[in-house]
Amino acid sequence: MIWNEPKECMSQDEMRHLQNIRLKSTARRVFHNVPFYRKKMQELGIEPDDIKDIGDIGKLPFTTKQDLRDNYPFGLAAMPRSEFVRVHASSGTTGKPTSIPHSRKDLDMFAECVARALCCAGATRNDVVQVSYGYGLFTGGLGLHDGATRLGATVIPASGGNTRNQLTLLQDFGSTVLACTPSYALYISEALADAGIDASKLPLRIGVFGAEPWSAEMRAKIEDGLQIQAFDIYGLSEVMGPGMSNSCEAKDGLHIAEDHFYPEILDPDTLKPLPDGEMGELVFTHLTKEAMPLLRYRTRDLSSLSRGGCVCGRTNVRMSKVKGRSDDMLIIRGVNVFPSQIESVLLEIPEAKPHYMIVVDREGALDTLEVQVEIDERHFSDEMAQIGALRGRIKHALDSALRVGTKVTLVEHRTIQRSEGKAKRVIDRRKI
Ligand code: DLL
Repeated sequence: MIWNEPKECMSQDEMRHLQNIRLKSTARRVFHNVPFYRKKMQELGIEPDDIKDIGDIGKLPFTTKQDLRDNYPFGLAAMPRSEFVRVHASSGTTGKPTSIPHSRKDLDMFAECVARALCCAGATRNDVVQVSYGYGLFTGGLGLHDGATRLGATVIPASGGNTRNQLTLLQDFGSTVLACTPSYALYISEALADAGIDASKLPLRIGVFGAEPWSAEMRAKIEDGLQIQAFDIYGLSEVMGPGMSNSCEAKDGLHIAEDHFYPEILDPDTLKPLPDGEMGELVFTHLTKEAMPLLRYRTRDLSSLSRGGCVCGRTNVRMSKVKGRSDDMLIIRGVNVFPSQIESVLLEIPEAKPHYMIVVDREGALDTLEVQVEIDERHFSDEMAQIGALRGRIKHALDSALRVGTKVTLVEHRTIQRSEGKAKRVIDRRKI
């Protein structure tokens, strides 16, 4: 089923037409209502009338997370505070947090996009959706909650954590859809096995996982562990939250709700647009947001776009699975390394569990990259020779995939901390 066929299956020309109208209106609104944008546009020598269609988007200024921090909490709002019906915020591990206000219409659009996303994953009003993303300022919990409610499904507002209780809810309420981070889904599948619960006997059938990068290999592991079909849901709180895009039955990229968020892929260094199919930084411009519309928000997420029909029938542009963030990229002795590459290699090794930690350090002038990997209990041996051979095999696979020398440390089952939300997989000691 397609939630909003008129919008999700529009011809490219019709979509272009809609985007042209909406971009012009957004440019006009921010120019008149947000001093920050008026100033930026004046500095660039442009006026709202210079924006005639989407082709003019390159004339508009960029927005960065730093701009949001500098204008914390509501300096970029295009409406008075009395029009906000909810405010979300990002945790702000580095410096000040960012806050994102929503009007009633914005929350309506949010619920609509998440309903589309759930439908894209195959959920219907007959499903029982267990929302195990954290509730609160983070957009995962409330975002999925409102979207599943809009879909007409039965919502179980579990929130993250208390894993034993998650298992009870899965069993007692017969949840058919699980929404959480992929790392938490993995943890739940492990906890089910530990509790002797056969996942194939549960009614659970669909997973809607996102909020962090995860590889195709990880998806296969989760699908196997939970005996479900797993889908990718993407979004960021500054622009909206989950549901900006979602993968469909083709599992070949994520359809973007491009009637609300106009995507561009730019070279992160030159900020010049890249052709479809090329990997670069994803940048979004709001087309309908009321409370705080953003122009060309730089996500730092690396992805590529592809257009053209999809087996699911949707025509909305697709973004590839996010490879990582440009600021997650590790530069090890001059070589670019993404944590997602390490994950893909490890999951190809049958003895390795999908739990790992990457530790970057510096010895003298030289960067070191250590990968700690959990080994399946059945393969943990007292024989030094066997352990040595396994370590050697993993190191060889990593070194040749990454083109940089690694140190591999094998650790016992359950040594690496499990995550109930976004997983932290990199410790970079060079910065300390
Ligand atoms: O993580 C919103 C969300 C909640 C998305 C639940 C999906 C599910 P933030 O906390 O602002 O918002 O973090 C946004 O998380 O820029 C990406 O780097 C990353 N991210 C989100 N979804 C995915 C995904 C939420 N499916 C940041 N794959 C984004 C890879 C993702 N990375």
